[in-house]
Amino acid sequence: MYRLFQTHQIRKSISLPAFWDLTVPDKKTVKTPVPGCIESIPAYSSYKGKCTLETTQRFSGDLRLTFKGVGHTANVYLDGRHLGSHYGAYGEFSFILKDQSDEAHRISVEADNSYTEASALHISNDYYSYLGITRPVILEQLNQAYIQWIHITPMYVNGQWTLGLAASVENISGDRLDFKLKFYLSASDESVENSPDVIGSTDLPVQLEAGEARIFECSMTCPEVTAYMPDDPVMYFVHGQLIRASDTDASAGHIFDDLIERFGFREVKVSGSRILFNGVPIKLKGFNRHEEYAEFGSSVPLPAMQRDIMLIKDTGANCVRTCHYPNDERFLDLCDENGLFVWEEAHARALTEAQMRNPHFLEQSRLTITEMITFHYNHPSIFVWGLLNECASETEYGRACYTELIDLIRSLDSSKPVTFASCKGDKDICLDLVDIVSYNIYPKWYEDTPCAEFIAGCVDFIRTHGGAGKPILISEIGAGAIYGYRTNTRCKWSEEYQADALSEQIPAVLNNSECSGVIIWQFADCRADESWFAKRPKSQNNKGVVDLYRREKLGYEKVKELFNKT
Ligand code: ADA
Repeated sequence: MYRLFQTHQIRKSISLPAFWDLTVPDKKTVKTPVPGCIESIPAYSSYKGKCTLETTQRFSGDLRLTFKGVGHTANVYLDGRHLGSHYGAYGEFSFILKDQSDEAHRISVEADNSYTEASALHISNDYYSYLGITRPVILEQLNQAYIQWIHITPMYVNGQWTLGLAASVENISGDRLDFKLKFYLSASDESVENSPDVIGSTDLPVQLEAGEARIFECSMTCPEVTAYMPDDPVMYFVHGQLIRASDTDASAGHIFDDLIERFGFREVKVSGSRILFNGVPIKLKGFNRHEEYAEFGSSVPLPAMQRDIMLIKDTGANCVRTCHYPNDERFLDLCDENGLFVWEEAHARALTEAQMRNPHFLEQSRLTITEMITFHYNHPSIFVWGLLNECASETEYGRACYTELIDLIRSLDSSKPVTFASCKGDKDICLDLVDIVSYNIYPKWYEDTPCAEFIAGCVDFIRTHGGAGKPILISEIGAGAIYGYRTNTRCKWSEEYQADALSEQIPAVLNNSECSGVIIWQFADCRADESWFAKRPKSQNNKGVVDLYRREKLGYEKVKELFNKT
């Protein structure tokens, strides 16, 4: 079971070896764990370039091979035959393997984390682009057709919950298929057969021509259910099933594929300057969190994810921003189960107009957005989709890109608001494009202006330049501190300085009635590229309130004091 709940009762998966053969050019082949980052091997801690990861597994018939994340560009081969390639470390991609002979097959992945013109989003930056198969690989046995994804849209109308249901189904057989697509609403991920947990169902007859993939939609009126709320994160399951009418007994039918998705009965709306979560205005107190953990890099072990969630909740925070890319869905599962509000964002950080004019930028941006929404749509914790952190929203060209990509987000999911984090102060020309206006500001670190005055200046500009009547978030604010650097001078880079800065920054935001919340930069220190222009101490972004190993700085307790005061 890959997720934190069962995603199949019918479809079977085949486990793959835990260790694969790693070959770096001109180096000896070694065994390495998958998932994992190559940088976890001391000899490769700063390696930039290509590597090959290979394994052998016996299987036969029709299968789907899914990669949850490969950093950052992958070319995949089966028995030496090129299956295809994928760009972007933070998006899921799959291959259908047809008519495989019953023998041991060789899966090879050539991964590349170098920075070249071909990579518009992974560039030398204030976070690290790791190399390898950094998220899990899933191999599943298929049978003629399969459900690729199910999207569940809860709607509360006239005191009644209904679900909008959409499922993408692909016919991988060589024949036209007639079957039934059935949806069960259940309180559990256990089998729905004769289950007391089932509280609703609907179905629709479908036909698919050979090789055809199509999205099927319907709705379901729901009985009395419990709404998903942060302090009571009750979730339900939709079981999708493909049922072929049986040759003899049509009522029986043969289930030949299934997919189980988890969700919560919640709606997110923007109403004037407030963000409403099931009709309740929310005030966010959160952290920006890079997906990284010390020497494990971006391949964060599940216990470490859980520890982060516990530390974040311990401070009284209610929100996490997945800066600056889509996260591992197991972390999102944990956020769902803990009732945290999640701002998930597509991959991009601080691209200039020139960098946005990279010929691959728009195509790669469309891909990260489409993958993020396609595969993370149902998480009840996600309250907003973000994109293009601190990109060129002060330029006309940048505006054209923001416009196109925000339209794409809305075409894929019209049920959630959209935002981007701006650092352009009184130069931003894109604030009218979003539902929530978000600013990254650093009074007490990059500027010495008193916080309250600085925030008031931002609000004045926002209200008169496209953000009138919209919720405002301070999506980044904080200060640096070197873990262990303690001094009664309380000078910059000391833990004392960071705690002092947060003491002014956090109340200035939370006490400003125009702001819907504060998201501190950042939860934990993270690795920056050694080649990045703004040489940071230890080649790390040191603004975490804990360090790479989650050792708490003075700032951690200060945040806990302040978050629990308001
Ligand atoms: C920006 C950026 C963050 C980080 C931060 C900082 O706001 O969005 O990724 O680089 O600055 O630490 O200066």
